[in-house]
Formats: sequence, C-alpha cells, structure tokens
Amino acid sequence: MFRTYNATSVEKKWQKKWAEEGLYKTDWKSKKPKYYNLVMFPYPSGDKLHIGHWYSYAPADSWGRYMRMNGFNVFEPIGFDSFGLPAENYAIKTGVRPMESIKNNVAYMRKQLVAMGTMYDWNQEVVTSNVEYYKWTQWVFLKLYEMGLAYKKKAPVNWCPKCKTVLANEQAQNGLCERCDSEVTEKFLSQWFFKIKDYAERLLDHTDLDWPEKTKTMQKNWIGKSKGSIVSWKVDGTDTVLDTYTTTIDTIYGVTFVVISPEHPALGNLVDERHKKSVEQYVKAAAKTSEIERTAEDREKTGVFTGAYVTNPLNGEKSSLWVADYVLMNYGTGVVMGVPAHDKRDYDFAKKYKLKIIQSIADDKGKSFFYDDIDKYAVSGKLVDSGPYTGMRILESRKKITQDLKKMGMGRFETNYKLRDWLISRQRYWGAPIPIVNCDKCGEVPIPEKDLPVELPKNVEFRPKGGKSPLSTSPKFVNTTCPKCKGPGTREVDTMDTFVCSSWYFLRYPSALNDKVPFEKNITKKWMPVDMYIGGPEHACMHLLYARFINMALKDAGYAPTEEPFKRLVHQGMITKDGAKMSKSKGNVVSPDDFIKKYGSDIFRMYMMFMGPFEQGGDFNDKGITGIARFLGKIYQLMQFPEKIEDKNLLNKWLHKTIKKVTEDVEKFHFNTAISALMEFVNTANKNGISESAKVKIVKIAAPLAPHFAEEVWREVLGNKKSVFDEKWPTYDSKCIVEDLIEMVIQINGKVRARMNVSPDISKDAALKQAKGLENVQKYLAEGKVMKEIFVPGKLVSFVVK
Ligand code: ANZ
Ligand code: ZN
Repeated sequence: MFRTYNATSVEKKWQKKWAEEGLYKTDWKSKKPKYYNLVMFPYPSGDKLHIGHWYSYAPADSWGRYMRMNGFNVFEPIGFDSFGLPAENYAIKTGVRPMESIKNNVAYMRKQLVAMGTMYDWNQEVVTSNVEYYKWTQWVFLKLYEMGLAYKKKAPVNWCPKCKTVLANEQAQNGLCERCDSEVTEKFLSQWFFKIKDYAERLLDHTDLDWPEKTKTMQKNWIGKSKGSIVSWKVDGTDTVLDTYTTTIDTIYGVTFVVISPEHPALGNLVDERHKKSVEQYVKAAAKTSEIERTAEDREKTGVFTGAYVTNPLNGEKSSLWVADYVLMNYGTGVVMGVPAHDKRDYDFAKKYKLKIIQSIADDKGKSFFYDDIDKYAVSGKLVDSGPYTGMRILESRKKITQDLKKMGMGRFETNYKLRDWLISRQRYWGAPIPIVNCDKCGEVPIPEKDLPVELPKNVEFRPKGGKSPLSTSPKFVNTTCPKCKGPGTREVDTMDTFVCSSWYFLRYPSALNDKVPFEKNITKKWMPVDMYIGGPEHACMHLLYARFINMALKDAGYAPTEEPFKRLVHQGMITKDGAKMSKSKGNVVSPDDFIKKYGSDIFRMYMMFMGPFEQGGDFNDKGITGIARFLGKIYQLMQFPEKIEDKNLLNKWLHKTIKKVTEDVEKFHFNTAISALMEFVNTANKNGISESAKVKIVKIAAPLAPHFAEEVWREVLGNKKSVFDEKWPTYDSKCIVEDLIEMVIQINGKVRARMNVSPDISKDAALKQAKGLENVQKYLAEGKVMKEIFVPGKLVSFVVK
C-alpha cells in the first residue's frame, strides 16, 4: 500500500544533499530584498546543545525558511560565543585546556546544529575565541579608546568570590552573580570601563524598534532616567558650597538637615574638631560596607553630625550637616537634602537623631503624605508653609523654584541616570587580552592596530588563584616593549568581559572571511540592521543593552551603518519539565540527542513548536511527541493518495483556510496553532480526498515546520527536481474561505432592536461599525443618545445607550 516515513535515514540524506548543493550558501549578489535572520549564538560550554537551544533555534530557523519562501534573500548565520566563564569553568573541571576543550565542544555543537536541519550558512561562522575574531574585538576596544569611551579607574566594584573576578553592575543585579548566583562582595580596584553612560539618552530611545514592550521597559528602568534639580547650600563659616540633587525641589521648605556621603571629597574640610573622631570612625566603617547593604530598604539608618551647618538659599534657614552611608557618592552629587516629613528614609533618620520634622506639602484635603505615594498627589498636591510658593501645585512649583534658584545662581535643572559605566575587565584567563601597554615613561599606551592581535598565551596556568589575573603569572606575556618609546613596558593582564565579544558579532558575520577589516563597509551597509533577532529575555539589560551601545559607538566612529542593530526582537519562552525549570541539580534535564535518535529532528522540532506559543514556552512531556510522529506519518500517506475527491468545494475551502491560518500564525510566531491548522486539514482531507495541486500547496506550507520531511515529499514523492525551499510561499484566495454567516442580535438598553448577518469570528470593532450602520440603530443614535459600550457576548451585540 503506502510507504511509511523513515525520519532518520531521510534526514541524513537531505542534510548531505543540501550541503552538496550549497542550498543555504548566501547569495551575495542576489537582487532580492535582504533579510538578516539571527539567533543569539550559543556558549559552547560542556553541556552541548540543550533543549533551550532547540526550543529557540529550531523555530527561528523555521522563520528564516518562511521568509526565504516569501521572496527574501535570507542570511542566517551561526557562531559560538566561546570565550568566558562557561567554557573556562568546564576546562577547569575537566583539566583540559580551554583551547582544546572549545575545539571539541564547538565541533560537537556544530554536528548537533546540522542534525537539527538548520539552514545556517556555515561559511560565515564566527568563533569568538579564535584569534581571527578576537583580534577585531581588540580593535573595537581601540576604537572606543580613541573616542575616549574606554578608561581605567579605581572604583568600588562587584566581586564574585566563586568566579574570582569582578563583574559589571548588570551582571550583579540584586547582589547576586549572574553566572553562579553567589553573593557578590565589593572590592576597591583599578579597572577598565566603557562609557555606556554617555549613551544613556540614545539607549532610552526605542522608536522604530519592533521589540517586546516588557524588554523596552526593563531597559528604560535599568537606565533609570531621573529629572530633578540641583540646589546649592553654603556651609557656615567656610567658602564651601554643597550641591544636593533632588527630584522633589517642592519640598525644600521642609528641609531640616542635609546629608553628605562618607566618600565625599569635601567632607574632610567641613568637620569641626569636636566631631572629627566620630566622623572618621563612621567613614571607616562605611568603607567596609557594600553598596548593596547600604541601600537595603529595611536597614536601620545611621549617621553622625559633622558639626557644620548649611543655609537654605530660599528662606535662609540653617540645617545641620550629617554624614550618613545611605547617601552614595556615585549618584547625583553625593549630597542630599533631608525632608523627614515627606521621605521615609529621612523620617527614620530624623526620629532616631531627634531632628525637626516640618511639613511642606499636602494633598487636596491639607493632609501630609510620604513621597512614595507621589503618583497619587503629583497633580492634586499643593505646597504649604513654603513662603512665596505656598498654595502652588507641586509640578508647577518645581519649575518655578528651580528657575528662581537659577536666577540666584544657587541651582539649576539636572538629569541623572542610574546606569553606570560598563566594567569590562575580568581577572580571568579565557578572554580577549586588553590591548594596552603600561610604560613608566609614557603611561598607558594603546597597542597600534597594525600590531594586533595581542595573542592569548597558551602555556599559562589558567586556573584563577586568589583573584590575580592568570596572565600576570606569565613574564613572557607581561614583559614587552612600549609601542611609543620602545622602552620596557608591561601588558595589561586582565581580559575583556565576554559580553564585549558578543556586542559586535552581528557586524562581523557578513564579513567573517575577511582578514583585513572587522567588517566591510558596503556589505555591512547592505545587511544591517538585523531584521529579526531571537533569543532569551534574560539578556534585556546585558547583551541587548551592550550590543546597542557598541553599535552606536561604532556608528559614531564611522564604521557601523545604523544607529540600532536589531530591528525586530522576539524572545522565546521557557521549557519546563513537570512544571519545574530544568536543571542538572534537579536531574530533570531532557537531552535533545536521545529524541533526535528516536524520532528524527523534524518531529522533535515540530513537537517543540506545538507545546505552546513560542514566546510563552511550555511543559515537555514524552507523550505529546508521539502524537506529532503520527501526524507526520499521516501527511506522508496523504501525499501518496491518488486524486479522488468527494467534495471539491469543501477541499478548496479547507485548503485556503489552512494557508491563511498557517501564514498568519507563523507571522505571529504562533507555530503551535499553525500546526493545529495543518492537522485539521489532514483530518478533513483523509476523509474527503486531496488533489495534486492541493498537495503541492500543503507541502510548501509545511516545509518551514518540518524541513527534511517536506523536502522528501517534494522531491521524492511529488517528483520535483529542485528544493522546496526555492519555491514561493502559496497565497490563498479569500473568495474560497467565505464562512457561513451567523445572525447577530442587537440589543439597545436590553431590548432587541435589530438583527444582522456577520461572519462568526467578527471582531468587536467590526460588529460595532456594522451595527451602527443599521437603520433601526441609527434612529436611536439620531435622538442624540450616545453609544457608551458594546459587548459581543457569544452572538449578541448589546448597546448601552445613554
Ligand atoms: C529630597 C527629597 C524629598 C527626595 C522627598 C525624595 C523625597 P531618583 O528618582 O532615584 O533619582 N538622592 C539623591 N542623590 C542621592 C544619593 N547620592 N544617595 C542616596 N539618595 C540620593 O531619586 C532622587 C532622590 O533620591 C532625591 O530626591 C534624593 O532625595 C535622593 F520627599 O531629595 B530627594
Ligand atoms: Zn613608553
């Protein structure tokens, strides 16, 4: 009777054939519109490709295939983010040098990705730990250095005791290490930073980016733009003026004390003899406390009086100046005005040290409130006991007070950002060395571009010891000549954060084979920006922020062609097993390889897509996968049916409905419902029969979802010579889809007033529009009544007219 489908042998055959035919080699000369389809490349740690990679990469590839069939010249590259901790930790665990283990792991992952049946253009592969790549990562560093965007500074930095390295702020959110969840401590070290803060305003602008709202909001919150005012306070008996930063200048008549940060450079000169000892003690203790501790909300507020007094420039009132560790030096000006009536922290502080509490703002009933509730009162609240500003609305007063202060030369408007500069040095071996030489005579000297790469030495003890950079133990690496004076110099021994490697790889892909430049101008200009970027939402405030920044900086340097690197962004959801996150420690990790062996990759790919909407994720179970296997078996049979149709109209209607549904669902990344639609079609066609022309269309729309399977049917069963992926995506004929209409009843204030015939899936807006056009309804509207609401419960339209 019918042949049955043998996934394993079929898939191997097509993978081989596709490679031989060069089917997925990018056509650089094509006249078709370009489409850059990108996934976040994997870390080749010891784990191989796991189910999360599969869940993200397979549908991403289906999307690329879909776009290709829609007439685009699709560029779909892949590579390996192979520097950094995952690879290095694996090497440490196994004792195999990272250079060796990376080679093996990359080779293994490559095989897995081929087995997945992806249409990656392997010619353009990048491996970030290869010197051909990291040479250009060092080049990126030099460009930023030339622009004044890379600098070294001694600063308190996050230190992960387990990873034995410093971390960027983004990698230590909530005080935990992004990689190992250890509690982060603080160290005072000299480190390299990138001035991402200079780009805060541009990074806040997401106009024209088709990105998930949530991700844009997360970036906005992380950048943390704050608009406020600076006020200057003269210190009694000195020439010193202290600036405070406040977002609520409207409370200035409620200031009863001012607080200075323990690290403030002016503090030493302001303390009087009597308070010197207690202040010194306090400052010492504060230096040992981390920022995370100091800013914890539930922590008891402490501080000491400095003996100094400052003057409020508006009413001449004197306030005592205190030093307290809840004021940080690296935000605003490092000095804060204390308003205990309206700020909780200041309130706790005032209570503890018996300071005055003066109300200066009130809600519309005259009641005082804390600023936590500002959203409720910003519009209605008013100033009280505030001199000439008394009675003024809060928002209005902010403008007026700041303008007045400005005229007096005692203040101005100011914008601050929470975002800190990006700390990029790491005390680890497995990264791109920072291309800088330190010379006694010339100081810090960048290595000239022509002398790149600074190669990572092979024979170095790579296991980190006591927080010293492993490279510092190699005199051969460290000792060099100064590029400027040719005298003796020493190299930087830190390596770059791997997020530097991944913040420009999308620019490299189209020029991956070029060893003269990091990327060719014309090619990059043609291919950037990335049209579709797919990857995890956990990268919102790290990779996705860094990549935007580096791209913008390289644009300013005249290299990158576009302001933004990624036009459309889609995040995959998470796969769970029995409702729990998969993890090695729980022992519930599903290995994709076993399933591929058993079912083949198309069935596995389809099953992953069938679990739920791509962005939502789903729960993995073994039963579902056999259902998909049976389904593909059924289509395979259907494609061998002789042409014998019961009802031609029925077939046409289902065919076009299915094309429409699959097209629309794939556009939305709802692969799960696209697959359901195909299943429904197959069930109907099994009973009703199928035509040769319908077979052709069905194979085409199934092709992105089950690539090997579709190619097998297309060429071997239907007898075509060329690949199904060189075919055009079928269009549907809406005339064939017209549904049987249903009657909808229209109620006005509870009484049936009219009826109309509509399609069963009519939207609320369309129903409303159509109903408004009815004569009977218009009569009611003409009486001057306003349509307030409309409901479409089931098949009923109901107007409430007032
Ligand atoms: C007086 C005041 C009264 C404040 C009030 C708040 C409420 P955002 O929105 O986060 O920018 N602040 C300023 N610099 C600080 C620093 N270096 N360390 C700790 N706190 C600092 O918050 C701005 C507010 O945070 C400022 O407004 C200041 O306190 C505080 F009822 O000034 B406010
Ligand atoms: Zn020198």
